[in-house]
Amino acid sequence: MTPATGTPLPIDSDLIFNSDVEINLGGMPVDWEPFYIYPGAYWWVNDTSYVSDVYHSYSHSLKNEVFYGYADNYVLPAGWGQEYFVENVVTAPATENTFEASVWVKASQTTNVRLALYGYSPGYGLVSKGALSNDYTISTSWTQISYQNTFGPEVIDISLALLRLPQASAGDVWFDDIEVKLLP
Ligand SMILES: [Ca+2]
Repeated sequence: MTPATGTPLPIDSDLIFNSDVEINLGGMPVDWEPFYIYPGAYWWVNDTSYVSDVYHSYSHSLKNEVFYGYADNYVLPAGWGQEYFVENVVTAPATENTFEASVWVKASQTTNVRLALYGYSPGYGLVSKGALSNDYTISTSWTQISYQNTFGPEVIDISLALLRLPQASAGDVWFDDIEVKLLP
C-alpha cells in the first residue's frame, strides 16, 4: 500500500491496491475502474467487466471484451486502470524513479494488449513520456507481462492502465494479479 504523503516509497514492494482484484463491493473490484483513452465516447469502446468464470488467482479477474458492433477501426481503446495509486508521495532520494508493472494476462484467442504507466507533476500536468508499452502478444494461456517507465523527481503521482487498442479487437482478454513496484 502507498505510504502517507511525505514518506519515501518502499523499494521493491507492491504499490497497487487490490492486486488480485478479489476485494469487491457491489460486484465491482475496489480501486479498479474501466479506463477510456477518449472519455465520453463510451458507445464505441470494447466492454469491460468483472468476472468470476476465468481467473488467475482465487475467484475473480478483470475482463476486456471484444466489441462486435462496429468495424475494427471504429472501436476505441479501453481497458482497466488504477489512477493515482501512488499519490502525492515524495520519494527519496529525489532522483529518477523507475516503476515496473507486471500483470498476468490470458486471451480467448491470440491478440494484443498494452500497458501504460503514466505520471502527474504539479508543474507539468500529465506526464505521458514513455508511458505506453509496445504490443504484447497474448495467448490462451495465462502469461505474465511487465513494463517499466522512469519518471523524474517532479512526478509525484503514478497511474496504471491495462489497455486494448483498436487494432487488437479480436479476442477477449482477462487481467489478474497486477503489481507495480518501485525498482531499486
Ligand atoms: Ca484474482
